Amino acid sequence: MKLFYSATSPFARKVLVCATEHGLSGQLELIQAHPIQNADQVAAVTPLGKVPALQTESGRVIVDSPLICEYLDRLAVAAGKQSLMPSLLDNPNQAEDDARLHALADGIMDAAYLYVMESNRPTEQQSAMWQQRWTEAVRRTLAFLEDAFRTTGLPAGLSLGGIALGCALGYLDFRLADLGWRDSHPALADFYGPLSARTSFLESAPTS
Ligand SMILES: N[C@@H](CCC(=O)N[C@@H](CS)C(=O)NCC(=O)O)C(=O)O
Repeated sequence: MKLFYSATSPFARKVLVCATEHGLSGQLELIQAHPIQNADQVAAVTPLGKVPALQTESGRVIVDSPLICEYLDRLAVAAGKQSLMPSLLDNPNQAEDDARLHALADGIMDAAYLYVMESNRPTEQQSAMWQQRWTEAVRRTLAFLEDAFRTTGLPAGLSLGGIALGCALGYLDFRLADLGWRDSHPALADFYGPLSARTSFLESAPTS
């Protein structure tokens, strides 16, 4: 399988973490493809021009990191591994909570990534309105998750939603360290500490 990725993309990191946790990283051929600097290369693989994209052994291309992670999860389960996705049949509430956590974490990544890209444009072309909107989305979602974790406790065990949140928080550390998210989100910090020390996270840490 070929994974088209960028070393700074939190969405691609999520896929790399899933692959490592499932023991599948040896089956991935990693192809660095920066969506802006190598736009033509990425567009030739996926019409959206975004990374990550996974080309399977049969040549099919899977786009969107949640779908890629689910695909890897199915491969792992077929090989006898435990799924990273709580079962909808056996544990519907946990499955819904984890899927929501995944979506919220992806939303943090989306807003943070767009904020960073906008901030990289010439100052006179930047939109303060959009930057404020994206910052507020990140802040609100962090506050929402902090409140949820304090109320219900930290999510137990390793899951796709938890991995996504770890990648979102890691991206904030990497690109928006001034946000100082740990200061007002101690429950998220407690959650992230042990997660970020896992081999899968250490090996996939973003590099500029
Ligand atoms: N929903 C997509 C988002 C992927 C995404 O936004 N990737 C960024 C890099 S972090 C990208 O390739 N952006 C290029 C662009 O927006 O043109 C996913 O989960 O895979």
